[in-house]
Formats: sequence, C-alpha cells, structure tokens
Amino acid sequence: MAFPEGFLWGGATAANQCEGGYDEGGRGLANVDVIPHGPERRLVTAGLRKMLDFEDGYYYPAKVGIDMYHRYKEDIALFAEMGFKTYRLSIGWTRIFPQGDEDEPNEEGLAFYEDLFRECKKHGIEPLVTITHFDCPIHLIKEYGGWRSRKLIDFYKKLVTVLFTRYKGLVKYWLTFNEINMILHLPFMGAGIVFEEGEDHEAAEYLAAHNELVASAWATKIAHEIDPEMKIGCMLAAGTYYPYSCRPEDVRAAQLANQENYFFVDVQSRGRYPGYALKELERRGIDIGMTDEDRQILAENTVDFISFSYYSTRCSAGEGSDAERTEGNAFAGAKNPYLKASQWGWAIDPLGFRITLNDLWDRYQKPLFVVENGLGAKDEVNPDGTIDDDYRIDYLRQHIEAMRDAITEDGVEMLGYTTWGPIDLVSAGTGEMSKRYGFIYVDRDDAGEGTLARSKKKSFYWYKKVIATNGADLA
Ligand code: BGP
Repeated sequence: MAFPEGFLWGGATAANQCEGGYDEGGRGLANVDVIPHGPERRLVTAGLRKMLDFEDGYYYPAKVGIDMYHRYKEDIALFAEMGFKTYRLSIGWTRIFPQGDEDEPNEEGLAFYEDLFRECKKHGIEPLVTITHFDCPIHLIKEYGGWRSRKLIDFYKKLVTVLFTRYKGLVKYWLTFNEINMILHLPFMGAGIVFEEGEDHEAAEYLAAHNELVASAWATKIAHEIDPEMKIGCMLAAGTYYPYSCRPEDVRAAQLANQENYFFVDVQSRGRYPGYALKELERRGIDIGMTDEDRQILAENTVDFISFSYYSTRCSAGEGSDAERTEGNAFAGAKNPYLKASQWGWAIDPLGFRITLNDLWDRYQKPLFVVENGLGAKDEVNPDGTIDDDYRIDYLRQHIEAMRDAITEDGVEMLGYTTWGPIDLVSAGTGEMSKRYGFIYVDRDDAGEGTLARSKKKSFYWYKKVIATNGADLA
C-alpha cells in the first residue's frame, strides 16, 4: 500500500480568492479586497503602493471572486463527488470581526462558516481551516499599522478564541498563518504592512514576523486548552533552494536562502529563535521586542504538524555568478537550467518535491501536510464544453509519485495532500482568472466577465480515481 490508511486527499482554497460577497453578511473591508488586478498589483502586495480603499479606474477581483459565498453548497458537492476527504479553506477575518478590534463577533459571519463546515461534514469531508490566508482587516492597518503592532496579537487571540470555541467538534485541523514567510516577500498581503517613507523595511517585516509567530503560539495554546483534540499546524511557502553550482559561494547562498525560510518553522516547531536568526537581527540592529512571556509561549506551544505549499524548488547563486534570473511564487531567483517552467515561469520539479519533503521531515520530525501544490495554466474549452487538461494531470501525477516515493522509500510521515485551487479561482500573485489550477472550470475571465458557471475538466475524473484508489492508480 503506497499511501497510509486515512490519508487526507483534497483541495485548498482561500476566502479572498473565491468567496466574493465582500460587503455582505456584515463583513468589513480587508487588505485582500483592495488589491487590484493589473500592473500595480505587485507594488500594492509588497506594501510599496498605498491603497487602503477602492480607487477609481481599477478592477478588484476579490470583490466577487468566484462567488463561492453564494455557491459553496454546489462547490462542496462537486468536491464530494471527487471523493475529497478534506477541504482546506480560510476564514475571512472581517466576516467574524469586521473591524478587527470589536468586543463582540459578528454572528452572521460565524453562522456562515458553521453552515459551510456542516456542509462538509454532511459529505464526510474534514475541514482544514486556515485562520488567516493573507487576510487583515483594513481598520487594523489604518489604526495600528498592521502586524507591526503587538496589539494585533491580542486581536488575533480574540479571533481564535471565538473560532475554537464555536467550531469545537466541527473542525480539528487548523493552520495559523498561510505561507508565513511571505511577510518577507509580500508584506502587505502577509502582514498588512504599507511602508512609510524612509522606513527600514526589514525591521518592519521582522517585527511583524515576530508578532505573528507569537500569535501563532498563542493560538496553539488556546486551541489545546479549548479542545485537546485540535491539531495546529504552521504553513510555509516551501521549496528547497538548490545551489546554482557547487561553487562554495553558491552553496552558501543557498544555505542562507533556506535559513531565511526555515526561520519561521524553526520558531514554530522548535519553540525558539535559531542562532543564525538572532545573530542576523543583532547585526542589523533590529529590535523585535521579544519579552520573557513571548519566549515562554513560543517554547511551550510548538505546532502539532508542519504544513506547506510546494510549487517548485528555487535556485541561489552567490556573488560573482552569471546565473540568469527567473520568476516563481514571489521568490525571484537564479534560473535552474535543468528544469522546464510553467506558462508563468515557475520551474517544474517533481523530484524537488521529494527533496523538499525529506528536508522538512529530517529537520522537524513532525507529520507533514502538503496543503498546496498544482499547476497554474491556461485552459481551452472545446466546442462541446469539455476541457482536456492533460498538462495538469501530468504535473499532478508526477508530484504525487514523488510524494509516494518520499513516503514509501524514504519513510517520510504525512497526513495528507490538498491541491491548490481544485476549482478555478483568482490568482493571488497576478489577480488573473486565466491562471487556472482547477479540476472544476469556472466561466469567468480576467476582466470579470462570464457566467460563473462550473464545469468538470478531464482532471476532475482523474483525481476522483486517484482518491478512490488511495493513490494506487495514477494512470
Ligand atoms: C500561494 C498562495 C495561494 C495561491 C498559490 C498560487 O502562494 O498561498 O493563495 O494563490 O500560491 O499562486 P498564484 O495564485 O499566484 O498562482
């Protein structure tokens, strides 16, 4: 048997990329709402262009998303038809606390997710919930400066206490922050940071990172107190950095780049700041405001499992290299000449998936949960309405094989695997709809035109078979 009994197969989405209904149900405005499609998107997500409200002349794809707010029953039924064991989704913080700092939660928002979780359970699907997926109330950004402020720790504690109490018995698996290391790459998305003129960017990012790490540890503590059955995971945008060559400068550059990512999980899983991070903060004169209480909370409340997204490996070149640069999931790096890339320039590396799984398992020795993997590609609808997405099937097949090898040949322990975007949704990086990951096609284009109707692609039937055979039949 390749995959363990009870392996959690499924798919993953994020509220801001699919829900829509941005002003319904008492919901407040969030950073993710005001990130436009188009050339300025990157600057906004990076905190370099201040946009804290809708501005004329821009298109904001998150306002409608794929309208899952109104269609989740239909969509969950389709996931169930594929045999999903789990469905990863995220909570819109501003559905629960519209401003972020209220005393009382918004009942309509709580009821919405309760209903959604019950719908999952009805189909035998275990919800896997990301508490924040690039999500921060606009009010907390305007009033407190986002996660730079320690006050956010308290607001987050309040949020998780409400969630864990309300959904006790309904939700077992929780992730505290999606791709927490994105703070260093897309700080507006990752931490609600808009840089001030002349501000030390790194200092702001590491301060926000510290506050999120402490908040994450508090969430773990609170969850275990409310329900010892709950399992809390961290979530990393993973993908091992290879050295561009065996030149020691390149090897060292890759080591440093890997440490920059591991830093987050080192704290969340080992419970303390690693030496290399403390030294680096000291060298740069960055004060993260660590208290004795922080130290204790971090040490006593490490995560139960390690979750991560994997799209590709990355490549690092040291000083004096002539390596070509390339794109990839917000991490630009050296171009790996041995790998082919997706239509969006992301390297495709299934063996790198096995390598990444081994690296994380060796380092942390905690069960791994792959909560994002997939291929963003353009799809063409045939005249009869069908979609032959063999390229997507190929990508997933190769990655699932690599994951199987990591389990069966290397002894890596895993809880499950959720593909990114089982239903087409708005791209986080580009705001496009045409960058599709789904088994389910959604009729909507980059300008927001289309009926939003759902239809099954060829990969829908393929993934259904994969799940039905617990990964034995990947043909
Ligand atoms: C991850 C995010 C997701 C998702 C995915 C694909 O970084 O957690 O939200 O969108 O990447 O990226 P993109 O949408 O840019 O193709």
